[in-house]
Amino acid sequence: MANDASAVSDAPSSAVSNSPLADPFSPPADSSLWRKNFLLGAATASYQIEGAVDEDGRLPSIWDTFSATPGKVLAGDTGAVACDHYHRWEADIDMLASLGLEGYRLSIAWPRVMDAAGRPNRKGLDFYKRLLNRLKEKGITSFVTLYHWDLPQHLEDRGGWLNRDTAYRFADYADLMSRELAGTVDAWATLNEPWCSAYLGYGNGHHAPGLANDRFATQAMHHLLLAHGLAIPVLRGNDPASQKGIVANIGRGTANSDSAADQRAAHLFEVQHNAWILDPLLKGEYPQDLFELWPGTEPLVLDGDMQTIAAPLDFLGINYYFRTNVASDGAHGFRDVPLEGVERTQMGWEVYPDGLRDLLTGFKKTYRNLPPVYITENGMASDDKVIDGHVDDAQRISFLKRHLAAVDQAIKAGVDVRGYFLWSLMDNFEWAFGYERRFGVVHVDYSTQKRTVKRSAELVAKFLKERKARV
Ligand code: IFM
Repeated sequence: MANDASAVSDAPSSAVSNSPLADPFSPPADSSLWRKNFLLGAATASYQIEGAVDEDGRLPSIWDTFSATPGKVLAGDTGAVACDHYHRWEADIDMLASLGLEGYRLSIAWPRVMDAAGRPNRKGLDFYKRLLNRLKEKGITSFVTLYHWDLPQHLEDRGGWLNRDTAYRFADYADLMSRELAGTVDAWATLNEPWCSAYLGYGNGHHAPGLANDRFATQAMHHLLLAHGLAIPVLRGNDPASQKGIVANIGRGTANSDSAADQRAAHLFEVQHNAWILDPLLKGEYPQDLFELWPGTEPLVLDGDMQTIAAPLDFLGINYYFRTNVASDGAHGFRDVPLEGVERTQMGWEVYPDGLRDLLTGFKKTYRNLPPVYITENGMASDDKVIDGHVDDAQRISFLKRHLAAVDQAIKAGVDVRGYFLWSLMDNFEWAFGYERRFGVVHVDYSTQKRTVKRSAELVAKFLKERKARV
């Protein structure tokens, strides 16, 4: 384990430098990114950065249990200390502000703020109150996600997302949070990436709680979406001035050949990755093709559920990372066919910015009621090293520039994209891959907790400074 909570914290090592190097990031003059109302921020999530898992009454989450299970997380890493953000939050917010980032997307740890009987945990709540108040003081727009995968373990012990009751417990949690935090949150997202919670958590076991059954995945998804739908009116009632939405991770599937079978395979890939979530939210129905792909997995849906799930949204958060090239599996599904000779990240994910543009423009055609979109996550992992106090993350700089250009193309094609959050503000616990994969625009040395601003963050900051200075 590369963590040491007792190590002394250092301030970020770098202010924004005036490097004489040519700027490989700055968007072209006609880019929509120069619009001052295009929000540019960074994102994190509770379990990935906070640490302090036993402090101030926080209860165990499914990720504490999962990461403590041998073989589940690379190198046996856990979120016990992570970036120690629970103790270093003030310096981290100062760092965010010093970079000129205008938005911060964070998540709340459900097991930190509510006890098993549903009563508030004041100490946990105070942590988020202090943090959100500080963001307000700094003029940083806050996007708060209620559920970024750290389900209280006591709810998993009662069936987790396979138990319909969890959706109602989530609505209680949303009620408590929006009563307590009303006025400090600019935008609420109910769930982060229900695809990951349902499929990776219950469908293939790669994530907590580690179950592997397609039927479980579809039922878990239904309860997650129901939880979302139940929470939306609660959030509206308690905190009317804020925006309400949800965050979906979307995937581009391309066909390995022009054959009808491979084209169908690519369609099915996107059905299970995108339509499985977006159709219920925006059309009030599940895509029937899903059950061709996974026969016999129709979830139990009660009367009224689909109307609840399709509650109108103020925004849709989109997380995009890569594409998957697929071919027919010869039966009713698809198989991955990784392309040779393409650019990949430390995760092995293909760098494919066009996928983001194509998905966004496609959604605009498919969903007539597509709400305003925020890119709530985009970024890449690289094996970044601090050399002489600097991190030159050239691939990330190029990645960000190309993906922001794809967003601009989507905007010019008529998609209402209002902002973009870098994933992530800092290196953090990358779930089943532990601390090896570095997604941050700020480097974290886990043995000292020293933060070092990477070159990518310096360039984003430089751009934001220039944009601000424009008349
Ligand atoms: O780190 C994750 C994040 O928690 C959710 N979206 C994808 C990121 C990179 O895998």
